[in-house]
Amino acid sequence: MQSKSNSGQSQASYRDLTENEIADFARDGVICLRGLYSSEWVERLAKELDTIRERGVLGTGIKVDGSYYEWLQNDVIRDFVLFGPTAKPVAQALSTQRLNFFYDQVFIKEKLGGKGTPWHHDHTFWPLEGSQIASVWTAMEPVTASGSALEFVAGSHLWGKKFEAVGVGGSVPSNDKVEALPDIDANRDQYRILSWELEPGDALLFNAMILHGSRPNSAALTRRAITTRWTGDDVRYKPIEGVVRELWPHDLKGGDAISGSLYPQILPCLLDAEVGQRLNGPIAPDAVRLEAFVTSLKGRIAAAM
Ligand SMILES: O=C(O)CCC(=O)C(=O)O
Repeated sequence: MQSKSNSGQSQASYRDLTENEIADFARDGVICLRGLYSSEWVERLAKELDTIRERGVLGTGIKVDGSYYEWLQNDVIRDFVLFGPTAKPVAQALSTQRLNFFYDQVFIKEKLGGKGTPWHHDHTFWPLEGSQIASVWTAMEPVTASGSALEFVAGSHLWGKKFEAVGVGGSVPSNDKVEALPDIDANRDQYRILSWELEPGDALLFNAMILHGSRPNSAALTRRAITTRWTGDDVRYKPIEGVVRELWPHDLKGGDAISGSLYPQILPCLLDAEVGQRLNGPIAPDAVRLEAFVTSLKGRIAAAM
């Protein structure tokens, strides 16, 4: 089961999702895909995540426990996104014909004390509107409850609520009216909380509206994870006022379908017009935007100290 892209390369295959998995995803907002990634993928990615961890966010030397949009500069992550086995199960879960790649994000939780991730849902962080949006998270080592396993509030993607975008670095603006997050930890017995212990190669596929987070890493193993984020047919660009989020320029305006070299179509096939440049080599971020990003990040770090 391989689909040829215009660029002549193929997406790796994974088994089709079962009807039960698709129904679980619709009801709970999250499913666990055991063995989605081969040991070869895990080995290749683990090496790159170590390098990213050393080089800091976007290679700036600033260590903030992760990075993002690495696929634009890192060839292993590029190939993982464009040719790996993630896109097909995501398209099946979202029931979409067209699937675009949104971005990748790396999360490093240092052993014996890496900070947890506050409860949040992803949608309100992003310049998007639409319902067919999902992420796939995988870690390079076995993940245990004490080792910062992800937790999800089952069904919270169906609550019809948009919550304040609160990440590890605090609250950020959204493109929508948002409300305060419920105190999930104080009322854990009122929610159906799902979590999985994982082996390398296992992955969690989850809806952009589901509340999720992770507790601090108290295990003796650093947890290196990568999430890839995907959009389907009904998703449109919706800028967040006053926020320049992307460090790479693009032509999308409010209401546009997701497309272009920053957010390329992956299924039904890659398009040379969108991925040709990236297949020819890394694409550096815009220097002015990168400088502004670094200045603002340093400011936030100083303010938090
Ligand atoms: O790895 C984590 O702790 C957070 C991951 C997450 O929130 C995400 O991938 O959306």
